Amino acid sequence: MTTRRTMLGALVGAALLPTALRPLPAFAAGAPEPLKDIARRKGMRFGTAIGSGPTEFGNPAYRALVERECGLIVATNEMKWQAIEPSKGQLQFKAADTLLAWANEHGIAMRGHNLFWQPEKWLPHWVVQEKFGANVRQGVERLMREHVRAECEHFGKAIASWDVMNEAVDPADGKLRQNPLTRPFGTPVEQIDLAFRLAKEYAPHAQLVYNDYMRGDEGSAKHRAGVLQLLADLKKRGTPVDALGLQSHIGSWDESQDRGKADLLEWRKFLDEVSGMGYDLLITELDVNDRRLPADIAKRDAGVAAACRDYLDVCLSFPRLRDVLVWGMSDDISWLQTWDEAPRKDGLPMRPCPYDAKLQAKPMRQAIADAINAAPARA
Ligand code: 9MR
Repeated sequence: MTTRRTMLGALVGAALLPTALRPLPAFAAGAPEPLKDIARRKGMRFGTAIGSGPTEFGNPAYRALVERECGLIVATNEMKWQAIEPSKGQLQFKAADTLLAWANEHGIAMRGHNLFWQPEKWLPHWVVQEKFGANVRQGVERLMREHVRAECEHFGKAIASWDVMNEAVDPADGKLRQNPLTRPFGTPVEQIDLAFRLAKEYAPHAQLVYNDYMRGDEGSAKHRAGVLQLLADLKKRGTPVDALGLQSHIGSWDESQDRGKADLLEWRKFLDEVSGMGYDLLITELDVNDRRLPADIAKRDAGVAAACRDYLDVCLSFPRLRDVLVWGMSDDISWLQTWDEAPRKDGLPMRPCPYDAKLQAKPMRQAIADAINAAPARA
């Protein structure tokens, strides 16, 4: 919780920061150029994930912030299979439709996240329990077709980019994850291939994306290798994949040594290989886990901003990358506040997003603006 003392500390600390890192008020007179406009000048888009609940879409101030800063949104949860079809055959599009109608009204584009999410725990429970009849593979194929058709036909051309397949590679060993939808196939890559072909059939206009959370650090080496292998296999098969979604949950996740520049170099090598295969890139879920940064807010925010800037500088040097989305605009609503796998040891709330809980711009917001401003313009 933010106390008066930490707020004061933040203000005093902020005054000591170099101008480039000082937090900026969100709506004051002479407010900074919106991120969406900076991005547009570069042939890019800036956006965020937004949830339909009371703290985000239901909060007029948060909504106004998104309207001001973003040219692109993605529903945090509302287009996931579990949300759209919580029980078999009971389609519920209301929450996603509300977000989409609002986005349309404000000239904001919307991405689709996601058609398939491979860890079994994220499949709807009824899918996991499904029996699929005598010919299991045929049953799975039928269900996958029905699902893709239902989502893609419902949203039609309003969704011009889909995360067709999310997190198919197991970071522990770089192998493809198995779940009740992959097991009837000879290898999971056949199921992944089918997912993209179905998406192409029902959303032929859309950019089709493979989305995952590989990173540049040593602990992610197997994950990166597995994703490269998958992308190469899909290329060989002629699978209609357009782009790799870089989730970009950066910052520290564990106790391993932070190799700084070496990690960025690995990351650049990885992106070189992906774009060399002919895939476009997009940043789909950017935020910074600050668990290794000091409690002091000014120092922490400066560290988050610096990590974000370094990361974006590498990513944005690839002209194939045009879209940057953060996974939430303000710290208080971030998933990282409750992610128990990599919490802060001091138990303080995380500060992973471009705005704070009072919707005041943080140095990370400036880092994003500076990185996009410094990026080469896209053709
Ligand atoms: O932020 C999302 C959280 O609200 C949900 O409870 C969770 C499960 O649906 O998913 C979170 O978003 C994840 C995204 O869909 C895929 N990449 C990792 C994100 C953070 O866990």
